[in-house]
Amino acid sequence: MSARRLALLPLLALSACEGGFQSPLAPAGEQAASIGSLFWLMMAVCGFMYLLVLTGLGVSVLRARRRRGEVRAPSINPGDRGLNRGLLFWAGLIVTGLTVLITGSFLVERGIAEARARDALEIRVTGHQWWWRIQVRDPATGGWIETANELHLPLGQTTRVSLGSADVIHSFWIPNIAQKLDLIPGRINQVDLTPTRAGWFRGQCAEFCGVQHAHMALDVKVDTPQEFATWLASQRRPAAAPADAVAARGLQVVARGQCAMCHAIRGTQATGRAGPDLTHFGARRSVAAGTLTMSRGAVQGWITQPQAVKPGTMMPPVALSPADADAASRYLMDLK
Ligand code: HEC
Ligand SMILES: [Cu+2]
Repeated sequence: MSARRLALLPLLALSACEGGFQSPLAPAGEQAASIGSLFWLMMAVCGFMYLLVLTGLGVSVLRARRRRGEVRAPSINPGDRGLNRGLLFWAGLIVTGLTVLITGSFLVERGIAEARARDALEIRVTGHQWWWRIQVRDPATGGWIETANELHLPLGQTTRVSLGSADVIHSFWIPNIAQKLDLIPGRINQVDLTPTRAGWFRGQCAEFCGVQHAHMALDVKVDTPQEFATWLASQRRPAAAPADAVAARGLQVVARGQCAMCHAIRGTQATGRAGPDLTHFGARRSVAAGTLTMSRGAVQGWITQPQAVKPGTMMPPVALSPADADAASRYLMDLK
């Protein structure tokens, strides 16, 4: 690392605390806040110890310099044989410090692991190479609403997320909101998320899971309760009917062709399960798990050459005529 980069590190750390980007030091959730307080407690205790040791070292070096040349006679004071005060001081300090750290970490870990709200919103997140299947339990009907790659959470309310995997081990981490937890095949892990600040956050897979692991991001939006209700209402609906002839052709391409073997669009003939649900794809912020920013060009690029955008992705290239690709991207963008 160059010296200039190194000099920038403290600035980087500062801006992370400011909440400029994905950072556990800028908490926007109760769980992240309590982990953050544990971090600062450890920092304070260890920082204090560190300063104390350095001071002790400095003092003894200075003293030794002053005494240079002095010849010290061995002590004949019988009192020296008794309790060593210095040793007692250090032992006491270390035990106290460790007790504070152990108690703090026990309390924080128990706090975030404890299931709190009994009426928590339920969400299932399944890790796939390299995208996220998301299912939200509809509080109105008790049914599950499926979407992908974009997680909406209501502000100030606890959401219980059940984590599973369809293939290999992944790890679910939204640093600003809560702790990291693995998604393990054949097992369900649960994490509670209680966001305290509205806005967009970035989550990601935090366990190497194959070539496109780095392109397995999760857009997280913390909604106010009204926004969340609106979002849920729109997700509950089946896909919008095509608005014009181009979009109608797009629907033909997507729901009748190969795409339908892997993708579901509720309200059409497409009911595939191998890839992300596309019912409200056009309302998402990005394409292919945070790989591209949502735009017509990005969608068209993705559906014609997924392997060029995300080499190794489980979506194969499907031969489409330019007109079909254009119509399909138009239709998909309209799925708000
Ligand atoms: C063999 C299964 C398969 C076929 C066929 C397929 N896809 Fe996909 N598709 C996937 C998978 C898997 C992903 C997730 C890829 C990733 O993010 O790594 C995906 C992702 C997508 C996405 C991005 C979704 C999101 O949430 O960002 C779109 C849009 C899409 N496919 C459209 C299409 C269209 C249109 C066709 C037909 C021309 C098609 N797919 C054919 C499996 C398939
Ligand atoms: Cu991963």
